[in-house]
Formats: sequence, structure tokens, C-alpha cells
Amino acid sequence: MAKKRTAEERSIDHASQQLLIRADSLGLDTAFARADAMPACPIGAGSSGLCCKNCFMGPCRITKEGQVGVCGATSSTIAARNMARAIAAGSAAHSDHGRDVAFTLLAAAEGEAQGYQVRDDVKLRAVAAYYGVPTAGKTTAALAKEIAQKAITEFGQQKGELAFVKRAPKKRQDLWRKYGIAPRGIDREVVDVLHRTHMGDDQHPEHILKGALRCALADGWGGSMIATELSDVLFGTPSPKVGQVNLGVLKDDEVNIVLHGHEPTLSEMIVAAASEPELIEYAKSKGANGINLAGICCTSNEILLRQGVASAGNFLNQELALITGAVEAMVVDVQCIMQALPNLAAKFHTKFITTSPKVMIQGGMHIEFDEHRALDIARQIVRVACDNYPNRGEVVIPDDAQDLIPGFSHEYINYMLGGSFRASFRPLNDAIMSGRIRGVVADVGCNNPRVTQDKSHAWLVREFLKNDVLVVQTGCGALASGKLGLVTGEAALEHAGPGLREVCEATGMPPVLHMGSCVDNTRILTVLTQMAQEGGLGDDIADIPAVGLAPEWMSEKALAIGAYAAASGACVIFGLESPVEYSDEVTRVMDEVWEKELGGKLLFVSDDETMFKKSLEHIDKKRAALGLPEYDPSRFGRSGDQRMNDVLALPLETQADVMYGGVR
Ligand code: SF4
Ligand code: MSK
Repeated sequence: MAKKRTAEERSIDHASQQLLIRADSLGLDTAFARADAMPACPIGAGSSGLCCKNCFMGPCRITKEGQVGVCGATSSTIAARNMARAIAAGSAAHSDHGRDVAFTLLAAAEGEAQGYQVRDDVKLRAVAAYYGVPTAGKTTAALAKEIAQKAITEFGQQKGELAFVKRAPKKRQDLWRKYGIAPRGIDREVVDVLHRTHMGDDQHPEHILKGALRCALADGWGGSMIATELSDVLFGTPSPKVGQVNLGVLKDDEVNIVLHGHEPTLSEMIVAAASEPELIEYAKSKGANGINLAGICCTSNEILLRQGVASAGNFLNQELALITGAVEAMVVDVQCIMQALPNLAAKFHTKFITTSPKVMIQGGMHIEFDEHRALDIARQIVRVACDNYPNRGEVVIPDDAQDLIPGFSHEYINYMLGGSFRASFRPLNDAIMSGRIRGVVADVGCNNPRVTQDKSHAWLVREFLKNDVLVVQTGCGALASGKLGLVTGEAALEHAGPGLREVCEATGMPPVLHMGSCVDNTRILTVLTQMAQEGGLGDDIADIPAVGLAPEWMSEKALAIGAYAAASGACVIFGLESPVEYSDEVTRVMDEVWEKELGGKLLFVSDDETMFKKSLEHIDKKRAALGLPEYDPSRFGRSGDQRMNDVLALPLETQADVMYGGVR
């Protein structure tokens, strides 16, 4: 049995450590403990892509060089098929989220979705333009209905290309067409991968992975992009807000409702219900001082960005939130919800409530979401939580809650940099061209209990900032940085290199931009596209000095994101063990073949330092290819607040000379 790790070895986060110790003292299991107790695959093949159970002549476990499955499938075919199926599952999950948002928009436009309305008419009209839908003379409701129907149609579309493909740089679109991976319809591409990886179908590793890339593109430039864009239409496009993150956001004297999962639809209604005076009074009638909402995972990111609702943290905080004993109800929708939760909730007074028609967990209470009466359902859930307040036992809430400023949507970055008269990415491109910003890193993705929670995210983000690399984040990675105080304006003074700090001081932006939830990685695609179109950084995403990282990934959705980012031209590096490690051929296809055909690649690197080094090498290689000056931090940093600090360190007389010069 593997060694049991200490709380410090399991998480770098003080709040998590405190609750892990409490879990041990109460004899409670967590994912951290189960990861310690779960032995590695006995044949050493499972996590590395060499176990196939695609038919019932198997399972076939390839453990020796040259061994093949019962059907003759090689290790490369098995590794490619497993990878493709994971990408298809991830794409399906993200995209189905997009479908549900589109159906909610349709119901809202038809006046049948209680509590919902179009909150961003401007974005609705922008999306209409991408769909080629004329807007003149149309009411918001009529246009919203038309757009929702267009989006819904894209899931079942059989031929042609998804509409958002045209948002990519022209050169990129042509590459997709040439390589044969321009996505046709969202569901079609998922089905295509499931079909081609069935026993006896596609058995050519590069060809299997080509299908997987097309499927991933149907997610990134299809389902996920629909989820992001239509969520903005319905709930508002994010802009910066001050929020808080970590388990200390739970309150010891209020009804705590934790919202966990991914979708904004029901959680937005719970936010609305929880602020209704009657329900606040109801909570008080049960002895509480009010109702406190907190998120976990990406539902958290959705309501943090748009409503400023505090976050109780990322993926590995889900069980720890229950261990505080302070949660009256944990309400979940879809994705990243551990099955251990209902049993753990039962050890406390917590009501564990599933809400999605797709997700029911034994031991939980099921209150099914229906967008037609969402507000009533939300009120019912809030009442269940309030009724539970008097049942609380001992409560231990860590004293850790950190301010953060999330909400950097594509639109806001454009506005922030260009100003209100002419929104523009020009200043960002100029900062990269001058070398103030060396490049951009997107550090995204999950926590994984097999490695220390938040440690890789934290180390990498801090190192990149020191080296003048602007960091953009989504998902659990963004919440990890939030917990460490890196998503604030002040973080630039402490952590950013001299050039990046100048840019942050000039614009007021944090050096780490929190751009949203997992589906919102599409915001990064459109930002990169606009940077390519702005001029000076080539004419395609592949030309930009940028890298995508997922150092603590665990989900199939992360692989889908990595694949669509690579197909979009990005160099993508994942941490942990490679799921295709034992196939040199598949590893080569994802690195060399994809780079040759598409300019992007997907690598697996298990140690943070190598990941960091490879990222900087890639950024510097792209800078050199663009003919940009070599990175030289000594040219920057003698302005702004640093200049003022330098001056204040001088003797008083000299300070006066410097500050007032000839005017004195
Ligand atoms: Fe074995 Fe081939 Fe069946 Fe896979 S598809 S389980 S390799 S026989
Ligand atoms: S929630 S997919 S653990 S980022 Fe989006 Fe976090 Fe990964 Fe789930």
C-alpha cells in the first residue's frame, strides 16, 4: 500500500490542510486519502493507454514490447483510441452544457423560462453577426429565439462547418480544411469518434487522432463556445468584480448553500432566490443571520464572475467544504462531482441535492431542474437549506478567505486595453512586441489528488510572472491562484517582472487574468485570434508567443481542451503521467505531426521545472520567428510605482531634486 501523505504533502493550501487534519481526526475519507490508498495499476498499463476494453474478447492488457490485443490491435492503436474516446467524452460534456444553455435561451425568448431574461443585448447582436443573422428591426426576444434555434441546430448539423469556425484566423481555417478536421456538427463529431474507435474500425493512430481533433474543435469552436457566448447573453458578459475565495467564505452564523458543478442556469436562480427578502426572513426564523452562497469548481466561476458570489475553492475543496460542518446544503448540477459526497454529507447535517436530469447520485436528495420553473425550484432548494440550519453540529471554518478580481472576458480585456473610445488589443500586442510582456501562458485545468493540491499551479504561475509572462487562467487553476492572492492588482507589484509590472501599473490589471470556467477557455481562443488579427504578432494563433498548460489535470474535458487548443495552433503542455506514454508513435503524432500540420502540439511533462523551461523556450522561439527583440528585463521597470519606490529611498534633498527638478 502506498504511503499516507501528510496534510502538507496533500495540499499547499492552509485551509485544506486544516480540514484534512480534521478529516483524519474524525476518521473521514477524502479523495486525498483514497488516492494514497489506491494502488497503481498492477500491470502498469492502465494509466498509460495500453489497456483496451473496447470489446469483449478483451480486456487486453499490453505489457510487453510487440504484444498485441486479441484482435491484433497494436499498443499505438490502443493508446490513440483511448485518447480519442477521452477527448470525445470531454467534448460531449462541455458541448451538452452549451446545448442546455441554448435551450434555456430559447425558453426565455419564448417567455416560458421563469426568472430568465436576456441581460446582454449587445452580445446577442454580436453573436447574431457570427451566425450571419440580420438584426435590424428585430426585438430582443425575436432575435434571441432565432439565435437559440441556430445554436441548437448546430448540434445536429450533418454537413458543412460550424458557424464559429469563421471566427478563427483565416490561415487557421484553411489549415483545418486542408488537414480535413473542420468540424461539421457537434454531435456528429462525437459520434464519429465513438464509431471509429469501436472494435474493428479505424486502426491507424494518426487517423484516429485526426478524428479526435475534429471532435475537439467541435467543442472549442462549437459547443463550449456556444456555452460561453449564450451564457453571456443570458446572464451578462463578465467584467471585473471584487470577490473572495477559499473555505473561509463560509459563515458560522448564516445558512451556507454551496453550489457545485458547472452550469450557471440553476445557480443564477439560486442567487436570485437567496436575495429575496422573504427567504432571508425565513432563514432568520430558523435562527440564522442570513443566507450565504458559496461556489465550488466551475459553477463557482460562473457566479463569481457574473454575480461576485464568493468561491469556497476548487475541485479538491468539495469534500473539505462538507468537513467544516457548516454547509446546510450542497447543490450540484453536472461534472466534477465526486460520488463520495452524499456519504460524507450524511456524516454531518448537510443535505446533498442533485438537480440535473442527467445526474442522480445514490444517497442524495434529487430536486430536478426545469428551466420553465427554475425560480420556484431555486426557492424550494433555499428553503430546504434554511430548514436544515437548526440541525448543525460542531463547525470548523478555516480563517482563510482571499480577495480576488476575476471577470476578464474577451470584451473586457479589449475595452480595458483600448479605452472606451476605441476598444483594441493594440496595447497588448505592442507590449509583447517591445518585450515588456515576454509572452502569454494560459494555466488552466483541474486539481488532481495524486499530486499536491495547487502546488504546480502556484509554482508555475509565480515563475511565469517573475519572467514577465502574462498569465490567463480559467477553471480550478484560476481559483488556485485566487487563493494565493495572485488575482489582484497588487500582485503585480510583488510578483511580476519589471516589464509586466509596468503594463499592470499602466492599466490597473492583475498580472493573472481570471477569464472564467472550463467552457470559457473559448475566451482564450478568441483573444488569441484577435491578437493575431491586430497585427505585429503574425497572422495566426500559432505565431503568437503563447503556451497552454494544465499541470494538475484530471478530467476528460481537460484533454478535449488541450486537443482543441493544439488544433488551434497552441503549444499545450499537460502535467502528471502521460496517458500515451508507452506509445512512441502516438506521442510523436501529438508532438511532431500535429506541429507540422497545424503548428500546435500536445505534450505531457511530469515535472514543473521542465514544463516551465519548455514553455519559455517555446515563447522565445516564437518571439525570434516574429523578429521581435530578445527578452531583456533590464530595459524595463524604472517607471511607475517602482520608480517612486526608488525615489523615496533617496536622501530627502535628492528626492526633491528628482521630483521637482528645475521647477523647484
Ligand atoms: Fe482486445 Fe481488440 Fe477487443 Fe481491444 S478491441 S479489447 S484490443 S480484442
Ligand atoms: S471544474 S474540469 S476540476 S478545472 Fe471545471 Fe475544475 Fe477540471 Fe472540473
